[in-house]
Amino acid sequence: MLTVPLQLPDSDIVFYPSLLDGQESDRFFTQLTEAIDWRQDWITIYGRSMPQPRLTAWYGDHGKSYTYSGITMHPSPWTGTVLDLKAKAEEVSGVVFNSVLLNLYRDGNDSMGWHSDDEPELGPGPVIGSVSLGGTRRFMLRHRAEKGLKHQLKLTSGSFLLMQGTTQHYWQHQIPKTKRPVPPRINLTFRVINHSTSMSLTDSL
Ligand SMILES: O=C(O)CCC(=O)C(=O)O
Ligand SMILES: [Mn+2]
Repeated sequence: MLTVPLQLPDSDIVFYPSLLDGQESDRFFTQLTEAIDWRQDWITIYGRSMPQPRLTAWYGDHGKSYTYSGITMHPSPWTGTVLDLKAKAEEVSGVVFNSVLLNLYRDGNDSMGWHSDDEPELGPGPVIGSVSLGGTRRFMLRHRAEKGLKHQLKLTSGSFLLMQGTTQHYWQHQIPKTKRPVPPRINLTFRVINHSTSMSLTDSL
């Protein structure tokens, strides 16, 4: 499979343009649109509550809850379609994932702001395997300390982006809004959650 390492300092990022072919991508997109329990969550930013500019869902192994931006998501049990994509992501990356955040960007007004995926439950070197389906969107990266260091790439349908090592420590990423008309896009970020250091009562129930 074609692999494109992004040669950015303080990072370990590899882009795979064609994890899936066009037909597979279309099939997965349609299946996920229908089978996923998409929800509109609200986030709290600077003390103000607002709807997230996208729909989301969280699937994973039992007990692998995830907290970010003031929301705790409890995983829905895996579905066949998501497991099929997980197997493909695992095959190319050699990583065993135990959870996934799904994002549905309905149009160019949906977005995800600058952030790093560095929550404690992701461990010191988070591994993020990101599958894109549907409309192409721009993925931007910026270094947290070296302000001039930036990069961007187009996440096309069927592509896979693997980020690991120190990437989340040194870099932020975003999917900006766009005024251009874009078809809906589904993104799945497969993750490895480890609660061993912060087992809570609800995790053990
Ligand atoms: O939609 C994307 O490609 C990025 C999603 C993302 O950064 C995330 O879910 O943390
Ligand atoms: Mn992210």
